[in-house]
Amino acid sequence: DQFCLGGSVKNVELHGNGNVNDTYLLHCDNGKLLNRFTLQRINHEVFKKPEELMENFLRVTSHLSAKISQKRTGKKSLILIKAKDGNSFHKDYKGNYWRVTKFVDGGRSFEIPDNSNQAYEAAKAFGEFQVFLSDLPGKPLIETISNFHNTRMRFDHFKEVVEKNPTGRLLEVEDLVEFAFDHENLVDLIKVSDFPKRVVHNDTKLNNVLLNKTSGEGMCVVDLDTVMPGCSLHDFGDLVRTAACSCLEDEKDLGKVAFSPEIFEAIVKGYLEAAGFMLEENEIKHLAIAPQVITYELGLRFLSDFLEGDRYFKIKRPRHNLDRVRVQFKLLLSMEECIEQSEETVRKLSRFNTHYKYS
Ligand code: GN1
Ligand code: MG
Repeated sequence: DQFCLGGSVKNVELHGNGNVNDTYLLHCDNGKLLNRFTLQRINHEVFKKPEELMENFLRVTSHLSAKISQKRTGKKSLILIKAKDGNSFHKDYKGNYWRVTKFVDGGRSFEIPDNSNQAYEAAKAFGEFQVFLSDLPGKPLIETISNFHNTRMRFDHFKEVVEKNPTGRLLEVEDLVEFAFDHENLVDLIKVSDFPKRVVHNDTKLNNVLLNKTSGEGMCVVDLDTVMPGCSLHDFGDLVRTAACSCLEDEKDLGKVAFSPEIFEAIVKGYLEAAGFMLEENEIKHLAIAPQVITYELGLRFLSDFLEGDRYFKIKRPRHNLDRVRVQFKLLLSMEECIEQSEETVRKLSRFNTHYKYS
């Protein structure tokens, strides 16, 4: 009732599988047809400045809409529906923040790609997203979560949690903790301050891009809460983490976890086709290693959360976070095995003919 939906709500259902916000699909009757909208409650424990976040959201979606309509490509941007008081959100009596966007018709998201073309299309869409936002006018976007991809801080926090062992769960995960410490070499490889500061998405899981149901082309990038100044490599890396992996992020059967060099190649191709011209040599040099860093970072975050009593990521079962950690660490090993090939792929497809040594 607080939003200008142009009709009455007929049906509300839970939607999607985000780990942080709550998302619902609304069906709304305007007298002639049923319109669909996406309603979200912003998790304000995680996003501590929801009003500034919504200011980012509005600026980003307005800019993207303008770019996309200039190009007339069938691409879409999320579009906010205003609240009746004119704001881009509604704050309820409990202090919860809500927003509504138009439901994007004709798109579909994937948890795991059916084929490498889907990964290519997703990579192109995220690359284009960075390009579109490279001339966002005005002051810098606010940081909706500070140090979001500061792997050093994530590691230090992890270390602290291990030392404190606040819920007594450490004993159960000693092997995983040991694995995490053994990979400390990854911690400082991608420091945001070493790379061009760009407006990036920061949460480029494969399921955060909708592909056109008919043509299969990248259609709309969603989940814009962490769009803020950052480093291109985290976007690239997180797409690889989620798309170039043969299973879900929380798969229980570790036998299914493997990195796919073919999908990696498709992602490099799509991403460079869209954004390659704007990337600097140092960014391209780190494309092959970036997925390892972000996979490790996610492993640290899931493991820290388990040790802290599952307070951050939503869980659907006990030890859900541990399933996630195990997949990340197994995937990391699989990526390590393929690093030479990944380097070769980047060399082959990029305009820089460099070989990079990390340490
Ligand atoms: C969270 O809620 P969702 O799935 O969009 C998290 C990401 C993680 C992801 C792992 C704000 O995103 O950083 O990569 O879970 N978002 C936040 O599935 O922490
Ligand atoms: Mg997200």
